[in-house]
Amino acid sequence: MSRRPALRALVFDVDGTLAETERDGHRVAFNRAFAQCGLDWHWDEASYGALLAVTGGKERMLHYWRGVDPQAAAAPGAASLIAELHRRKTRHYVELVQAGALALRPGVRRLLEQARDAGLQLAIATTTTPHNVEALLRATLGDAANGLFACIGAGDIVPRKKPDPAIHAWVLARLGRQPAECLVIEDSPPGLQAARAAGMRTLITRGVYSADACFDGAWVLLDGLGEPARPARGEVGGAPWSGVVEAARLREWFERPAAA
Ligand code: XBP
Ligand code: MG
Repeated sequence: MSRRPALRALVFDVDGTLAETERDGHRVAFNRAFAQCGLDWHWDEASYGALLAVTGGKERMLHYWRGVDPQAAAAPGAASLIAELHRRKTRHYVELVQAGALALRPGVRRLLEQARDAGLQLAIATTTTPHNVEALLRATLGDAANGLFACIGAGDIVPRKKPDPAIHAWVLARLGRQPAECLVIEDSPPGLQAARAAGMRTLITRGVYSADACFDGAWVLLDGLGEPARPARGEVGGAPWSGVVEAARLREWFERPAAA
């Protein structure tokens, strides 16, 4: 039996993982920006799910534009329209968040507090814009967000977004940790791919847009973190499991000796 390195840090994704932000937050903000700029683009709930395969709001809009009007999307000025749309979209998203439109997923606040109290480092690795992360943390956690995360890796801080592992590598370097000491918590296939490529184990909490997605290679695969009144369901090490994901339980699973 060989002992695993100790668990030292939890690295959280944001959209879909800390909160269900996509359908009623980002999507609505994109549509408001499109309307404001006189575009007839509209992303309904179902088509937005498919567009999530492209991470990053600017990248997602350009991908969509190339599909509906490739010539215009390649014309001079296309990049500045994308930038303008994205500025507007970010303003709409932050307004929605500040108005209280989005809540943390069940169990998130509890696990963050337990992990902090257990001495684990907390970090964020997300493709979304830093302003959006700050607004969400402030609106949902208030002053409890102050100093909670040792490091926040977000948006264009790295040149390539998930599924590229650049954001996770950036966070690891900031934390001063090895991949084998950290656990990533994610909700999406590009997030899993990025975390695995960075060499980290990943706990998936499926969300509204990833309820049926393929998560081959996930270390733990659940439908959420669970709360006592509504336990999470899924698989741990390939075996069915149901319960509440506590920091102490994560540590026990993570450090459990592997069979030789
Ligand atoms: C999800 C994303 C983001 C948001 C939009 O990020 O792909 O692009 O949909 O945010 P994650 P921006 O799951 O990594 O948190 O418009 O600010 O890019
Ligand atoms: Mg996500």
